Amino acid sequence: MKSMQRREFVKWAAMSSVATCVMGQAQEQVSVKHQHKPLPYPADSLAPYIDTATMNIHHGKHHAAYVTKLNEALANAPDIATLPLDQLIGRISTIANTDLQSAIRNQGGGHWNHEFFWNSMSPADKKSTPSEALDKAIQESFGSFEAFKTQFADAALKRFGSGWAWLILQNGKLKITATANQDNPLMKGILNEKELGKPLLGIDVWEHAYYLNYQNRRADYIAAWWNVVNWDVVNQRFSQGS
Ligand code: MN3
Repeated sequence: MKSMQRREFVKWAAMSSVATCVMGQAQEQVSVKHQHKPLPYPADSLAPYIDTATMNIHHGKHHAAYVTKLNEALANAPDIATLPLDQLIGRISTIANTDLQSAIRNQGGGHWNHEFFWNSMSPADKKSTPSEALDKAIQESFGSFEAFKTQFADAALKRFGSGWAWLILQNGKLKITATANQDNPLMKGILNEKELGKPLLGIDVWEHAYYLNYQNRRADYIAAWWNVVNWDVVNQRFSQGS
């Protein structure tokens, strides 16, 4: 339904006695929604490293809000509303409407980053390790696995305010970056070229990710988080290349 037609329709529906029912159907017809998927594991399975309340609020409230607001922003942008999320993220810089651009950067980025984050972790009792190939690449890029962890944690710790730290694949090389707010390494034309690449691993260092359990101790949260990294998934992302 075109926007002019829809406005007229909504006006008519609001005046009519069947408004609720008809508008419900109309909204279903025009909407193309991004989905807020359930967590890929029980919310309590990352404890004690990430507590159940944090997981429930983080996924059920914060992440859900990004999805809702993204869908709201896209309701008036039918030309890009059907794009898969990664494609939408990749073309943010081409969106002329600055309000829409900002909504997709923040809410779309928030949705993408959180889905990526949940999938980058696994239950505390499921242990995994970097593959031989990834381990070799980590040693080549950072000297050792321990040195990589130190540099990654350092980037996460030094990210001032809210943001993310990332391990990315950039022109076939591993690199550590950090982004502000809900920006991510896929945001061409928004971030500096040096920060772009294929994300392999990312940590959310917004306070909402750790404050309930760790309060101001971001370093403790980062140190604990290594225990729930799903290396099987990271290995797979790495093996698929850029
Ligand atoms: Mn978050």
